[in-house]
Amino acid sequence: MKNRILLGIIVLFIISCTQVLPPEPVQPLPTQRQLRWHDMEFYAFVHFNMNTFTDREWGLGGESPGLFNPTELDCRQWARVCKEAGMKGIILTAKHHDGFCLWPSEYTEHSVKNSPWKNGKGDVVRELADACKEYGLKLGLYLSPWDRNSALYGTPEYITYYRNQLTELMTNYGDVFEVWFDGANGGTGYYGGANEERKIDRKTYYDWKNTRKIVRDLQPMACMFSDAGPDIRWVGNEEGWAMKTNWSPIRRDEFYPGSPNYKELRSGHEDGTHWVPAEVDVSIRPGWFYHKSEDHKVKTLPQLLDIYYNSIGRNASLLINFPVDRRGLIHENDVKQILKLAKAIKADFALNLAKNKNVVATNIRGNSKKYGPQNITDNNNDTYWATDDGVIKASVTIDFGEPTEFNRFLVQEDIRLGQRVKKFTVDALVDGNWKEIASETTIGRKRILRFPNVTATKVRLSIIDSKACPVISNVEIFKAPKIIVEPQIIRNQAGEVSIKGFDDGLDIYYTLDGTTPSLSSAKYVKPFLLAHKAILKAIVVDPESQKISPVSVARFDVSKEKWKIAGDFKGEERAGLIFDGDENTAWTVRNKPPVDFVIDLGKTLNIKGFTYLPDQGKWNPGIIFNYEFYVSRNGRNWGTPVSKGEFSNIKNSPLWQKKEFKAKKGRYIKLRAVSPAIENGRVGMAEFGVITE
Ligand code: FUL
Repeated sequence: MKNRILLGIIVLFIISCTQVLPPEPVQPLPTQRQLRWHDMEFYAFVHFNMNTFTDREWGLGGESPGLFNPTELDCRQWARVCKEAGMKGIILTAKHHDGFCLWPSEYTEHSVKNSPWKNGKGDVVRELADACKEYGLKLGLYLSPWDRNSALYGTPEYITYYRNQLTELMTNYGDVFEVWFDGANGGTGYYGGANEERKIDRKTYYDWKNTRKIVRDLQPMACMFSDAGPDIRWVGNEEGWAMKTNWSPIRRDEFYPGSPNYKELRSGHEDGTHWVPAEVDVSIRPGWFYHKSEDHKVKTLPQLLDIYYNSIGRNASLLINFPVDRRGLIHENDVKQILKLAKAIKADFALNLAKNKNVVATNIRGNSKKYGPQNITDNNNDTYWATDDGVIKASVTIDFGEPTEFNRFLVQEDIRLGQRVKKFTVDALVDGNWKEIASETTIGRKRILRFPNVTATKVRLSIIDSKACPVISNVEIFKAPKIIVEPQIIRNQAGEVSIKGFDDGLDIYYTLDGTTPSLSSAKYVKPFLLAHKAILKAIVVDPESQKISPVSVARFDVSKEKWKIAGDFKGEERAGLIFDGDENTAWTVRNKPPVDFVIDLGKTLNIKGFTYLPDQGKWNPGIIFNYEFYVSRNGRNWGTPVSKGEFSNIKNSPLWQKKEFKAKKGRYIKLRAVSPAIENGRVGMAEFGVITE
């Protein structure tokens, strides 16, 4: 009898469990194809093509195939680096806007088959497809819709040509996970020798519906990327970030490749009609293609970490580009940086402090264990915590059981049921009091929050607003080690020095006498005035681990407080950018050289040299090559130059330049740009300084 009652209870319990229905999905929903893509999360772009050999970002289309000749092309090296970096696939620019094809397309002569590389017998797409297979990576392909080589571009025949090429790529290289349709389109070009401007109607020309059908038919699991999807959308910038509020749905019909409302792609639409998640595409260097001049401009670890957290941590995927060099290899500087990032990510997410910890919720769907809060710490993304229908405001509290220090909070919705959460907060129980750590908006597939270290016994996630009952599949909590890199030192025009470490909660020590700073040197607390000449050296120290960064060194001459632009550009507002201490801002002019940059130093100084940092800009930097430098007491009589010559190799290496000469007294200085380093009609500078006796 007893047994029968027990059995009855068990049966009733099972029935009651199975009777609680899962939440109704909130439309729109991701497809299977998109769900697979979401799991890729982090993968590589490779820009390698004709531009690599012509030092351009956009080729005009008339380049000779004879120029394409990598000396050591090795797609296995690309794959090895990407694999080691934790990336899951590689997307290759099979054809960029200049029309050159990295595979021997049957439909054009403008391809590798007419290049000296492997005597025209090579196929980069094939080599990459094979390398990806060997390393367990997925292959993606970029086929530029714009083709500045093709004589057909602009006519209906070009669409047939484009589709034939798409068909070749979708047929001959095995499974493709993503096809990249670029939005840049229409303009001047070679066009088979016509050398003219051609414009197309971006909305109708490609008959996208039927063009896309080729991909759907031949590669049903491939996701298609463009401003308008259909599967994945551009994030509306090429800098490496999504907005904190980031909805995967968008009102897709309002976009087309190259549409002007692209900024909305940065955060999607709460009332989006289609699931079109964002992909953050960014290059590890300023340019997409390889330029020797950018060898020293590979993104730093702090920059790469910001990109990681501002993309993957904001409900987007991350596509980092390697501008493969003329050898056909990922450059060693780029390899070094991407592996630093991989190591840092590994360290940040090494130990999930929430795993298997006790969790309680203010509401559980149907009081069923199936939807219980323990599902968020069970290390299984297929289970989730959900509330009763109509219960939007609800929270889960994770109990560490003891005071625990952390600085990262990761949360995921089960997107198979749609993106729901509109607003949430995270609180921590610190010394018996609840303290808000974060107040945020959307979650989506993955949201990762960074904040200064907190020591707490419990952490609470509260859903404040949601489209329907929340469905949370995972929460993870970490204590990421501090990033100890050399601090950034800036002195502005007023002479105020600020020193910044990458992470919060770090100590900074500095010296002004040229000695190496240590823990007993002056401690930096806030910006200070430094009007005189000095060598400032600074370090960052993690007070907890005592780890010390490499030393940053800044050599300052007299402060530029009284400096003013004189001469032809007197009163020019933007000119102040060359004394603002910020290497990322520049002032350039479009005047034809010789161009005279005259500065009134505000007082007479004994000048024995000058320093010049060329424009660090990505597009069309104004860089001076041949120069003359003058010093004058009154700004009228200049005499002969105290220094003249060239900034050797400045185009390839636009670093700080320093010229010294026999000291001369004067209040006015003039840098004459005699010739530019790049014939782009611009000369200018990022920063300028003098060296005094
Ligand atoms: C842009 C292109 O114009 C760039 O050259 C690069 O390929 C980038 C990924 O997309 O729209």
